[in-house]
Amino acid sequence: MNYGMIFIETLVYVVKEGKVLLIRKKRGLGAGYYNGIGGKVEDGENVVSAAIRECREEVGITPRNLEWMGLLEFWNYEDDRVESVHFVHVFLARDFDGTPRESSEAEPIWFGIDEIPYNNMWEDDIMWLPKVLSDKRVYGRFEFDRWRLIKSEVYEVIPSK
Ligand code: 6OG
Repeated sequence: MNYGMIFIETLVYVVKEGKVLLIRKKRGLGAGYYNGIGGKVEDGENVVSAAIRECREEVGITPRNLEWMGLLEFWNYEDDRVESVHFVHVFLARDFDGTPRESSEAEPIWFGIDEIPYNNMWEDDIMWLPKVLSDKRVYGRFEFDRWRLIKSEVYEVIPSK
């Protein structure tokens, strides 16, 4: 099958002292929503360096160690002219350098793990983010009809021996 647009993206959740750092996105995809920190992997860049770069650009911090927590696939959303799929690599960071600051793209806000504003987040988040925050790796596949989520599958990844 020939697919119109394939995007490789990153999402980083910084977790410290029982809180998670989210951003309120000011522009782009999902503006107004709270999300992890991330964006598109650029040409010639690997996924981990893209995840670190996005943390620096969006909120001015450098995660110290990224743990890969899973892969999410978002099929067919956002664009009705071409078929698109977004492959999003999810990471956890338990420590970082720098102090979170606002940028033109994002406002950083700490939330208690039990106070995550799922009502103001992408509707798929509640299906997989609680697992990631309780240290489980996930694979998720979500199908959209433009902006409407029409099918979702979420699996926990069983650790291999
Ligand atoms: P820019 O294209 O603005 O980066 N992203 C999603 N995140 C969640 N939690 N749920 C979704 O469900 C998402 N779709 C995309 C990936 C887009 C950022 O938004 C994330 C990227 O970090 C549909 O550069």
